[in-house]
Amino acid sequence: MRNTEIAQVFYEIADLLELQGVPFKPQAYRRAASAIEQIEVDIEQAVDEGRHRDIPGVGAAIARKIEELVATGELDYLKKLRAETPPGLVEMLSIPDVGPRTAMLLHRELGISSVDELKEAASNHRLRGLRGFGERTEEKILQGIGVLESRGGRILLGEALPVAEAYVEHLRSCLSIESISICGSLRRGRETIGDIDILVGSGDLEGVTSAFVGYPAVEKVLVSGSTKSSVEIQGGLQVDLRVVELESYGAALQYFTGSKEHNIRIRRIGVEKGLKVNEYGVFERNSDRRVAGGSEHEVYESLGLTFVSPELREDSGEIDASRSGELPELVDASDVRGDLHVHSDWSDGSDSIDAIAAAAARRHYSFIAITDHTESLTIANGLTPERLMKQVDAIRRAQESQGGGIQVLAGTEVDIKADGSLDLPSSVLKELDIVVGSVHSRMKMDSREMTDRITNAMESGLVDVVGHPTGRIIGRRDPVKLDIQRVFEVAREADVAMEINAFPDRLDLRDVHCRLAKELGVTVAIGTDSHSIRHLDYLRLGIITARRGWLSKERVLNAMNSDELKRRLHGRRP
Ligand code: DGT
Ligand code: CA
Ligand code: CA
Ligand code: ZN
Repeated sequence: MRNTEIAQVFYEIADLLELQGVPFKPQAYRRAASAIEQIEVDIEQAVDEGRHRDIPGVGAAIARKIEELVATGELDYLKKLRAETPPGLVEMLSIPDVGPRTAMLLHRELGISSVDELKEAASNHRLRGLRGFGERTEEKILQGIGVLESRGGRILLGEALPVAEAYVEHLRSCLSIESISICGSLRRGRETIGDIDILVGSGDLEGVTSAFVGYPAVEKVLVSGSTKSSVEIQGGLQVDLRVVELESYGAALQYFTGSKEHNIRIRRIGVEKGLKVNEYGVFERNSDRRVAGGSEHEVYESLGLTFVSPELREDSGEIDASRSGELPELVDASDVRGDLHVHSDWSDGSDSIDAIAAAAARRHYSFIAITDHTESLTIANGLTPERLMKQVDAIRRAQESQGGGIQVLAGTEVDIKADGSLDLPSSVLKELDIVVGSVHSRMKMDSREMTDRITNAMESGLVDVVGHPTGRIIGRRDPVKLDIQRVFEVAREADVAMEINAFPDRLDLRDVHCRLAKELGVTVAIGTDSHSIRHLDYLRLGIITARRGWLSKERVLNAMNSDELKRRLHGRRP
């Protein structure tokens, strides 16, 4: 099990204990969960070496639970807690703004034990009699339920990806199979996914199926057939498995990657050419002779198409572009040389500048930008100009102790205030290597005001990158109202980059915005918005988003080498 999975278990235990009204223990589990999430070492390795007991907040009882989880993938204690708690109460916790305390209070005082009951009570204004509840709280809860319903059980790309990869790794090691892949929306890199799809090419149908349903995280087997199985794993996520013969592997991969709309277009092209395309292969309609199927490349080629990257398979022009040989060469993980948005423990991050620099060097980055918050973001311990100047010195020292391998850029995520002015004087901003400007307050302006606010900030000449430009949080907060076309046009004129914030619940810019940025000639900058070195992994989510937006490396700031990047950034300083 990975650190994040174990942390997730302890967070859930904390919630369940809190729902039961148990004092103190919940905080202890949360502390341990947060420490496990943040340590650099792999938890399984730590257990092997007996070092998991040294993790802050991990006492004897929690250490034993870690051992049980690592050994079996399960935890009896969690099962017991789950069995004791009404499932409706647990579900209530997924409503934004409803935590265990609120859920417990609602249960105790009003007998509410499901999301539906809560919705009914809030709609009939039965909550406002409770202490600490008012009209506003009722509205917020109803809004939260609305968000929950609209997300419709989909989970974030960034949550699903590691879960699916661990599953694939398990199957690969159980069976020493080579032909195995994630398919469906997850392979296409959609920002949320409905279920995980896995395809295996193998003659050993039984072996594959039993390894699949035998995976430790499986909670319920929904279907177990010889070529098709489905399970539900911890957290309620469904995983579908298909097993096909090797000669059909490419055709099946193409078919199960979808999208459905893309596949409909593919089959139609087949019909035009007298070919039948299905999950078993490409066949001549008259003779049933197989012309392709072993690899995806073959399948596209047999239809007179160049290979279409999975991220583009949404029936949004990729088939025509493929037919005429005009698909872009998409930016690739190997093009991206660093991260342009990282928080340290100088503001609300949890790691030191040195730890961040070292982690970036281990990843062989050419550069990493430290971009902490500024003063007006008091909840995030934002930096005053004085502290920022001290931080610049600390960054320069970290740079020196890293040697020549990596450039540690001294930056800021400066708050863009309501009038578009910046939360730092220009004399300070000019000293920095990179300035990310972001909106964090007064998000509810009308479109004209918000557009002026952001374009004013860009036209100051002091901002290099606009951070999380639309402010949306997937499933929780709508994007700000914004004339994005206008913002992009100003960005191009002012030579300001738009961020692809790669934090899993942001992905902002999102795919369609990236495509517009490409059309309008706007540069993008990928930043993870990491608040811990564990979050540096999110860079790939930003790359996937860029690819879904048809972007090539020419438009991506992170694809420059550190000298080019510094030259470009410093060249912009007035
Ligand atoms: P999701 O799970 O809702 O995020 O979206 P997908 O795209 O992963 O959809 P899913 O899991 O229902 O099916 C996986 C792939 O299988 C889908 O992308 C294309 C293929 N597929 C499934 N059902 C059909 C179908 O009825 N017709 C065609 N052409 N393809 C299908
Ligand atoms: Ca799926
Ligand atoms: Ca599926
Ligand atoms: Zn921010």
